[in-house]
Amino acid sequence: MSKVSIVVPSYNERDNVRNLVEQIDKALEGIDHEILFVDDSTDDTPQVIEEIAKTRPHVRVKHRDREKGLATAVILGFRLATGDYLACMDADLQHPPAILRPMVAALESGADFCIPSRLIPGGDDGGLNWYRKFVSGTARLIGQIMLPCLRKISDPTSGLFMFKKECIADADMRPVGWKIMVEVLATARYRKIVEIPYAFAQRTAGESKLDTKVTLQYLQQCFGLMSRSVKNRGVTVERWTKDQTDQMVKKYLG
Ligand SMILES: Nc1nc2c(ncn2[C@@H]2O[C@H](COP(=O)(O)OP(=O)(O)OP(=O)(O)O)[C@@H](O)[C@H]2O)c(=O)[nH]1
Ligand SMILES: [Mg+2]
Repeated sequence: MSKVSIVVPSYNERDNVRNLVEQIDKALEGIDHEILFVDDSTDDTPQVIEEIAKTRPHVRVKHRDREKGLATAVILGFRLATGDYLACMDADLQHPPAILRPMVAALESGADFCIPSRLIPGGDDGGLNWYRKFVSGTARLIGQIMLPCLRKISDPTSGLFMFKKECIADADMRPVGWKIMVEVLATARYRKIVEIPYAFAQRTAGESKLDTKVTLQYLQQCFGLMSRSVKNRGVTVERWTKDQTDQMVKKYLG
């Protein structure tokens, strides 16, 4: 059975990290895994993580003092990860950790990539307000116009995904800003993607770090990727329903 590395970018998430680790461990019970925080916090989040790691040695934290930025944090995490399957998940519990189990099942079933989606039947965007809906819908559309590799993906701008490590063996990733999955989808090599429905949750602790700079960086990133993206031929995207997802978890993970 493959080992899973969950890379978690964190910035001032002291009130979320313990709960997150407990939920990830529950979701991946019986599956070899590590949780790797790449942290740029100015509060005591890294100390809280070190404390958790005393009783859970599969939890690690890499704290950066001189650098900031979500996408570079995640890329560093992928580099430091020791698993065969690499995942990215936010620290604030907006991505429900229970979804990690079906994500592993999707890769075990033969997919190279698993992308949970809020926007397919069975999914839920967590009651985003109209402004956030408009911004993320526009970002999605712009990305799909500029980058053909995003066109078949229903929720390509989120930060929740898992893939086989070999997909990024020779990927030319030069991330700016936040949209790390866009960078991976454009530069990695893969043949099969599975989408599964999930419900995005509201943030209950800590604060959002989203600002307008992020939107501009996203445009800059899409422009850069237009010439740098890899042409993966014959990529298939399979969309599982909730029932199918449950059946696959039973079949591949027991
Ligand atoms: N390492 C690192 N992590 C970051 C940085 N900025 C944000 N994060 C983390 O990235 C994840 C996503 O950030 P959020 O602020 O929750 O962004 P969001 O989910 O798009 O926005 P909300 O819906 O408002 O929460 C969280 O786990 C943050 O702690 C950063 O500069 N460095
Ligand atoms: Mg968030």
